[in-house]
Amino acid sequence: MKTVLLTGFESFLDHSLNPTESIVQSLDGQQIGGYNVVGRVLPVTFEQAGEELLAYYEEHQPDVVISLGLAAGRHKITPERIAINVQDGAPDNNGHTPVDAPIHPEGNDAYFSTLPIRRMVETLGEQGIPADVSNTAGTYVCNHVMYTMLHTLHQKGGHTRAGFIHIPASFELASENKKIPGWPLAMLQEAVQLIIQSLEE
Ligand code: PCA
Repeated sequence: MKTVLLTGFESFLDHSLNPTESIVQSLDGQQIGGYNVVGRVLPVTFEQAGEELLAYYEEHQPDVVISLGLAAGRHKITPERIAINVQDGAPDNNGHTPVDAPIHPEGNDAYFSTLPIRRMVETLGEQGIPADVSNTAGTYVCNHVMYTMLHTLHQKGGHTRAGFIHIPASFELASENKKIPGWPLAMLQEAVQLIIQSLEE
């Protein structure tokens, strides 16, 4: 059986919760579509998130790494196409606010996801779940972890595929904010299960 390392994030900024945290916790240990799921939660800090992800990668030697993050305000499940070598944005959970800084000064400008992002979007669409490829993961901690994983795999070689999926807010989160769309948590989780199943096709 193959292994998929599935990561989510703790809450950040003014969000009281992060739906990716409960999704990875409930899928941890499950078998989905020929994969054992190792679900782990990362801190929303530029300093630790990438390091913790790489430590989980070393520990579990997964065949696939799928990282999840909340994109509050998005209306669809959005597999990210590309991670860029920039960190910038709002304060992280350490209060750290990088400005226009590279993630790896010697790294490539960008790396493409090596997940089957088009197939994932099609699989979700067939099940009536709105999804689209996104062409920007932003410059905050989500882009940071996507870039860090792809940069490391690029340097190591090998066959592990990796990438990032942003998901909309859960209904619970949206009801606090009132300006962002919210999905039932069960549907967000089903979408992640379908994404893992689509790896096998
Ligand atoms: N979303 C943020 C970081 C953590 C998360 O869930 C982002 O899009 O960068």
